[in-house]
Amino acid sequence: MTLVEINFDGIVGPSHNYAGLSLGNIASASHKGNTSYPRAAALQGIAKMRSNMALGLAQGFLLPLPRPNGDLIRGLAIDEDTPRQLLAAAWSASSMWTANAATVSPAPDTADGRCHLTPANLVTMPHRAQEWQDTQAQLAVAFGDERHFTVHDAVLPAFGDEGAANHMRFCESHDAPGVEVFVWGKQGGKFPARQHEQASRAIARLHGLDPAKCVFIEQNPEAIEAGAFHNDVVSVANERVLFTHERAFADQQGAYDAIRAAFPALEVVEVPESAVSLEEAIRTYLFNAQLLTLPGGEMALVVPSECQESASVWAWCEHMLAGNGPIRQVIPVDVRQSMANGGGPACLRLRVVADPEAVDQRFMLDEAKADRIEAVIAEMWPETIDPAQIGSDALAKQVVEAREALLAVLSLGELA
Ligand code: SUG
Repeated sequence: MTLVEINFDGIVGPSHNYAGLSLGNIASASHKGNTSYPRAAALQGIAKMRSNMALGLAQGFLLPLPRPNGDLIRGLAIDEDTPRQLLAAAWSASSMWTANAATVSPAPDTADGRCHLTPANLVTMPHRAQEWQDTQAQLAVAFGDERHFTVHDAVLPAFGDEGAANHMRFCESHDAPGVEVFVWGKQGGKFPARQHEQASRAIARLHGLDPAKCVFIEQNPEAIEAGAFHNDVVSVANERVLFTHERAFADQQGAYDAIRAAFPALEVVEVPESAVSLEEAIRTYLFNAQLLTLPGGEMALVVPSECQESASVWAWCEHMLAGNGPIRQVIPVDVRQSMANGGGPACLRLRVVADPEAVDQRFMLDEAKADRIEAVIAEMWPETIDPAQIGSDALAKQVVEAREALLAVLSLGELA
C-alpha cells in the first residue's frame, strides 16, 4: 500500500452564478448580480488539475451536485413571492469548493487504521446546508472500499462544521502519523463564525484520533471580520510547514506553541502584517493556496493569479523565494471565476491521503479523462448566466442535461 496525498477537485457545476449568498465572504458579496461564465469557470478548474498532474501529483475530482435542487424548492415551497436568494440557493454550484465537502483523517492517524471522512454539515448558509447528503452519497461511492475508508454522517446541525477548510494536518511525510489541527471561530462578530468548536471536537472523536495528536485553535475574530470566513483563507499547512498570516489566530504565539507541543518539528512561515496586510491577503487569497510536496521532495505553493498582480503580495513571494525557507516555488493559476465567489485554489480541492488504488477509479483523473470532461463542458455548460435567468425552465433543462452528460461520460450514472 502506498499512501499519497490525492487532491480531489470539485468540477465547477453548470449552474455557477453570482447571487451573493455568503454573508462574510467579501468576494461573493462584491460580485453579486454579475454575469457568470460557467463554461470558462469549469475549464479553469480542469486546467488547474492538469497543471498539478503535470507536476507529477495524484489528482482526483468530485462531481457537481444535482441543481436546481428540487428537494429544496419543494421543501421550502419556493414560489414567485419567495425571496430570490432562496431560489438562488437551490441553484448554487457551491459544491465546487470541495475543501468544504468533508474533514478527512488519513489511516495513519486513526485508531482503526482506516481513512475517516465526515461530510461537513455547512449549516450556517442555506445554499450550502443542502449539500451534505448528496456529498455523502458521492463520497460513499468514491471511498466505498470499507477495508480502507469510513464515511460518516455529518455532525449534528446544532454545531456548524465546514470541513477541511478549518482543518490542518502536520506530519513528517503524508504516509506517516500526523497531528491534526482544528480551527474554530467564536460567534458574536459582525459576520458568522462558521466552524463550531464542538463540531471539531466531535469529528476528532468520531475519527478515532489520539487526543494527544489533536490541537484545537481559535481563529482570530479580526480575521473573520476582515473576511476570512474559513481558516484556509489565512493559513495552509503541508507536512512540517505552516504557512500563515500573522493575524490568523486569536493567540498567534499560543497557537504555534500548542502545535509544537504535539508536533515538535513544526516550521512556521509567517507573513507579517507589515509586508502583506490582512485585507490584502484576503483580497488576493495568498493563503488559499495549495501547498504541495513535489515528487522530488521540494514544496510548491499554487496561488491564485491575483497574487501576482498585487505589489505587496508578489514582493513578499519573491522575498520568500530568495531566502532559504521550505517553500521553493510559487505557481500562479487562473481560477478567477471561482475567486469571484470567494473560492481559491485551496477551496477547490479536498486532500485525501490514501492509496490511489483503493479509490473508485472513476474519480481519478488522467489526461485522457480530462479531455473527455473538457469536451462535455465545452459542449454542454452554459457560456453565461445572468442572475435574472435563475429560475428559468430553459436554463434548468440545460443545467440538468449538462450534468447528466458528465455522469454518462464518467460511467457514474448511479449518482443521477
Ligand atoms: O462558502 N462561496 C463559498 C466559498 C467557499 C470557499 N471555500 C473555502 N474557503 N474552503 C462560501 O462562502 C458563494 C455563493 C454565492 O454567493 O452565490 C459561496 O458559497
